[in-house]
Amino acid sequence: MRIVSLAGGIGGARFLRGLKAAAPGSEITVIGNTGDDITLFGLRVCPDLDTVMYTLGGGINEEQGWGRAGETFTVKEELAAYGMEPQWFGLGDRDFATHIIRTQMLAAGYPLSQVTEALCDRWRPGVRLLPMSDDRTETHVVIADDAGRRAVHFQEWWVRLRASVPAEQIVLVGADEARPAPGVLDAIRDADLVILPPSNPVVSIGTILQVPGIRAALEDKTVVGVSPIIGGAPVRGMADACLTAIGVETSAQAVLELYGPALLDGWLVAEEDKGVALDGVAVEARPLLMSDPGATRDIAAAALALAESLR
Ligand code: GDP
Ligand code: FO1
Ligand code: CA
Ligand code: CA
Repeated sequence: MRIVSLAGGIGGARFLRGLKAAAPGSEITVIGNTGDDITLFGLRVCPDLDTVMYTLGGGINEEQGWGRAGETFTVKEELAAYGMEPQWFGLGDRDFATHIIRTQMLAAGYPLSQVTEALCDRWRPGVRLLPMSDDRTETHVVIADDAGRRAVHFQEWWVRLRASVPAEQIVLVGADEARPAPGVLDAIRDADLVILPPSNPVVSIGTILQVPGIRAALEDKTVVGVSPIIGGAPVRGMADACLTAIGVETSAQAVLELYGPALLDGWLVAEEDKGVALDGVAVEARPLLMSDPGATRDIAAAALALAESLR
């Protein structure tokens, strides 16, 4: 079976581990969010692609959910000793190697999709990991605080400010000119079914859907989504701050309506969200907490079974 999944970082990566376990022998193509990408110290950092690659390849810091296991921070400390900014983003020594290789290959003219493939040669994530686009896009957030009204990079809002300042607007800079990376539209066209993991609906899935051509391609397929909101709360992280910014309530019902029946054929919600419904979408309620690998595999298996029943 050929499966396509979109993915952000932690939520997407954890779900994908379950999907691999639930669908052994399937060919899984992952379309990763690159809106979180940022250039720091001259190096291109792709947090969500790396989170998927490290998680599925066995190199992730499991407790944290991002960054490398067994990490040290000597380079970060040395940069800080020179007074280099920013100091609010924690790049580790092991992780630095990934960004050095990526930046060197990009400078040599390789597109991000080929760079990602080369990095995955080492990590063997067991899925085909494609960036949503080879074109540079970046999520920026319009905020207003003591320093005035301005746009900051998503990472500054998320990591430095912990989303504590309300976002007036969340914008994917470069979206209009971005093209899907090579292989993205082909993978969607050839897929038997598409799964949307419980990734952030605004800055992970919402971002990927803004790349011209991707949403339209998905609308022709059988698509099942897993709600990232349980009982009115994002299970971890600050997705509520992103939903508020686009005027959407933090609920499984509101995210279902945000995606809509043109995109979704099926929607999994948690048991406490029983009663969520939308014309044209098959909704099922079941445990959705990715508490351990077994529970996560069961969620993925339920998403697959629902998608198969709707094909
Ligand atoms: P990020 O890029 O690291 O923020 O990760 P994603 O965008 O892929 O996923 C983050 C989202 O995962 C959060 O907004 C949560 O709503 C959701 N999430 C995290 N853990 C769970 C879980 O156990 N179950 C469900 N249903 N959603 C979860
Ligand atoms: N998240 C943080 O909250 N603090 C950090 O210092 C941090 C560093 C970091 C370094 C590499 C990487 O791949 C991810 C990193 N993240 C960090 C996570 C990253 O900001 C994610 O994009 C967000 O969690 C939202 O997806
Ligand atoms: Ca992310
Ligand atoms: Ca459909």
